[in-house]
Amino acid sequence: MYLRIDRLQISIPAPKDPDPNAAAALQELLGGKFGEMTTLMTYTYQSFNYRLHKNPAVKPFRALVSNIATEELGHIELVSAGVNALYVGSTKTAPPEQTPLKPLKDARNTYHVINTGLTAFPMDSHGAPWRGDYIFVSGSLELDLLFNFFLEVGARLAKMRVYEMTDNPVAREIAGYLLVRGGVHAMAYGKALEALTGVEVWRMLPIPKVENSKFPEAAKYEKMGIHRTLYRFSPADYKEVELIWRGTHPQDNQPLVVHDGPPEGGEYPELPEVPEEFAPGLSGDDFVRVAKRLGIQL
Ligand code: MN3
Repeated sequence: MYLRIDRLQISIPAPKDPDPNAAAALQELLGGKFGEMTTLMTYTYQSFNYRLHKNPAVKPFRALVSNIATEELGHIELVSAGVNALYVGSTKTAPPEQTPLKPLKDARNTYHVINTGLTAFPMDSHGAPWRGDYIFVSGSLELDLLFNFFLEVGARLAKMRVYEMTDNPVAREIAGYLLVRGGVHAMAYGKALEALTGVEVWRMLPIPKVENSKFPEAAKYEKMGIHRTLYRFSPADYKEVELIWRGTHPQDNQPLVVHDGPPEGGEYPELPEVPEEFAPGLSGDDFVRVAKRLGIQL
C-alpha cells in the first residue's frame, strides 16, 4: 500500500513567462513512450508480480524496483506541476465574446485548452494518450531489469532533447532534476544486473556519452550529491535495496547512499483560478457557502 505526502520532490521556480508550447514538449516526459508514466507503471507492475519475493536472494531486487516505482509516482506529479506552471498567465480574463482563449488557438496542444483547463494529462507531446502497452513485465527478473536499464536510457535522451527545446526555467529545473534521478535509476538497474549476472552493465553509462553536468540545473543537483542518493520511500520496508545500491559512483568515486525516507522536497505550488476556462468554477460567495456547509470558520 502507499502513503502520500503533499509536497513536490523539489521546489520549482515561480512561473513567470507562460510557454504553452514548452508545456506541450514537457508532456513527452510525462506520457510519451519513454515518459514517467511508463517508468512508473513498468516498475509498479513488476513489483506487484515478483515470484519468490521472500527469498533472500530475490528480495533486494524487489526492494529496488519498489522504491524506484514509488519515486516515479512523484515524478509524474512533478512533470504535471511543470506543465501546469507553464500555462500560468497564458490567457487574460475577459467575457466569452472577447475570445479570451484566442492566444492559445494556435498553441501546439489545444487538448490542454479545450479539455483539461490548462493542466497536465497523461499524453505525449502531440497529445496522443499514454498507452499501457508501453510497459514491460515479462516474469523474467533478468529481462525485466535489462528493460528497465534500457527504459531509463531512452528516458534520458528525451529529457536532454526537451531541455534543448526550451530555456523556460520551470521546464529546465524539472528536466535537470529528472536527468539526475534517471541517472541514479539507470545506474541502479545496471548494478542490479551486475548483482544478478556478474556483468558490469553500468559501465555503458552515460548513453549518449554526455555527462549530466553539462546541463546546469542537473549539475546543481549533482553538487548536492543527489546523483549518488537512492531514496527509500517507505517508513520501514524495502531496506534490502542497500545490498544493491552500495559502493562508489564511477563519476566522482564518492559513496552511494541510501537515504531513509523521501527527499525533503518543496512546496506544491497553488494554481490560480482561470475564469475564462471556468476553472475551478467557484468564486467569491461560492467559497463562503461551501465553507459554511463544511463547518469551516472563515
Ligand atoms: Mn523518473
